[in-house]
Amino acid sequence: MSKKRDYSVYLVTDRPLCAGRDLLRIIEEAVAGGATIVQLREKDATAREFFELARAAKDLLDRLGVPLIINDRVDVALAVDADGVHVGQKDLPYAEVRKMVGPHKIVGLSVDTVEQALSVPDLEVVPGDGGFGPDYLGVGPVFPTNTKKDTSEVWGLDKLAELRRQTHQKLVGIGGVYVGNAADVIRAGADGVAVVSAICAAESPKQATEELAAAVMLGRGLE
Ligand code: TZP
Ligand code: MG
Repeated sequence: MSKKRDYSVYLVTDRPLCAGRDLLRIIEEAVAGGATIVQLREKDATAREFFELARAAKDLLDRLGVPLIINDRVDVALAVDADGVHVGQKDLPYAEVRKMVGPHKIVGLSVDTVEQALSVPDLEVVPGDGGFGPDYLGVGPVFPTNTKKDTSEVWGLDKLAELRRQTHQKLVGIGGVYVGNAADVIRAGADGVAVVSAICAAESPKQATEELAAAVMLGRGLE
């Protein structure tokens, strides 16, 4: 079954924020609540742990029909045949990642500034030039966050809106996003919101995701 690429409500995992709960259960609850895509981002895991977790997450998300994205590790993404990989500015260069995973996998790229975002190769390439741009750009942190310490400068909604005016790339806003500001991120021009703590640390990940999904709809004027 081919999976729909929908970045609306993008769960990014972080086991230390899960309060000892089973990560797969949280993923399952989030999908039941409306998460449209899931990224495994486990900075403290060994390669073997990450691989085992990724394999289990892939099994689960195949059953649920939701794409699995692997953070940083192209090798793990390939080993479990994940649906895609997400890299940042300090990871392998985008072009190398695309060469490794081929044209059909989802590749997301984090960008720190408008200028960086605009210098990224575009998905709609000139036929024959051999390049494939990222499927979406991760824009963040949109707001201050405690979840990631080594972030670039906070974007704010105005900078996100400025980028929206200058590109037709899919944009996913991340960093400090929760039910109270998700609609604003969408109104500023993001195609979706990515969250870690708003779902992973929530008492009910399912309910938190439902509320985020509703906020995204509200931001699109579709409530
Ligand atoms: N990249 C930019 S901010 C961030 C990442 C992975 C962390 C976002 O976490 P939270 O808890 O949703 O603010
Ligand atoms: Mg990275």
